[in-house]
Amino acid sequence: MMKIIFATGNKDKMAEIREIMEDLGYECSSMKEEGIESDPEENGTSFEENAVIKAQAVYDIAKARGIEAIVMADDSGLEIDCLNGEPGIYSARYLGRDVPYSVKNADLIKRTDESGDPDRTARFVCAVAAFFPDGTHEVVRGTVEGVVAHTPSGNRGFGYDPIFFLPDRGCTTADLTNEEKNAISHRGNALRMMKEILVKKYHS
Ligand code: ITT
Repeated sequence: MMKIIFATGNKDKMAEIREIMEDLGYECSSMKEEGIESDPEENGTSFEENAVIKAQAVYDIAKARGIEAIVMADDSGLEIDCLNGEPGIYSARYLGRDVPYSVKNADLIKRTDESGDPDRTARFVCAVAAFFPDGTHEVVRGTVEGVVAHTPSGNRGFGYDPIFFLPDRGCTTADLTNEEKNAISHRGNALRMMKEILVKKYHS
């Protein structure tokens, strides 16, 4: 059976990835489960570049150890239009990695309020890079559109979910069940595209 190793140290992301990838029937493990440690400098200028940096670093380690697997990475974040796309590729590092999301979220609501933008539009973006055993790689991007909430809501999901409001559902992504979030999320959309690529590559 083909194995996929995910180059992520983020447990919340990994939980979502497992659920979204489940129906493919491939063995899906985190780099930690493979005994691989990797924390390359994410010095790309786009989600795509950073996803490639993370996937390639783990692909190289796996290859050197003789592990035959597809290695994938997810680089994601929140882009707020009235803040010129901030926090964007710096989403995990915004205000400092160890600052609680309650503080980061309150700060982004405050800055959005202060901008005076009546629309408050924002999107979650997820780039997924995959390195294949034949040495080729692919990158895809998924997004989901929303607005910055006026107050945080919900206790599911992680990170910026409590302030990402979906006008057509009348709730934030932190109010959705895992299944509901994965069905519409940036990560769900990117991974579904990547699953199609895998199916074409290995099953046609
Ligand atoms: P890895 O690089 O190890 O995968 P990370 O958390 O550092 O983990 P990123 O650099 O891709 O990952 O940063 C993603 C950040 O964007 C994440 O920490 C959240 O702050 C935010 N984010 C991404 N997807 C999200 C989601 O579905 N819901 C809420 N916040 C999200």
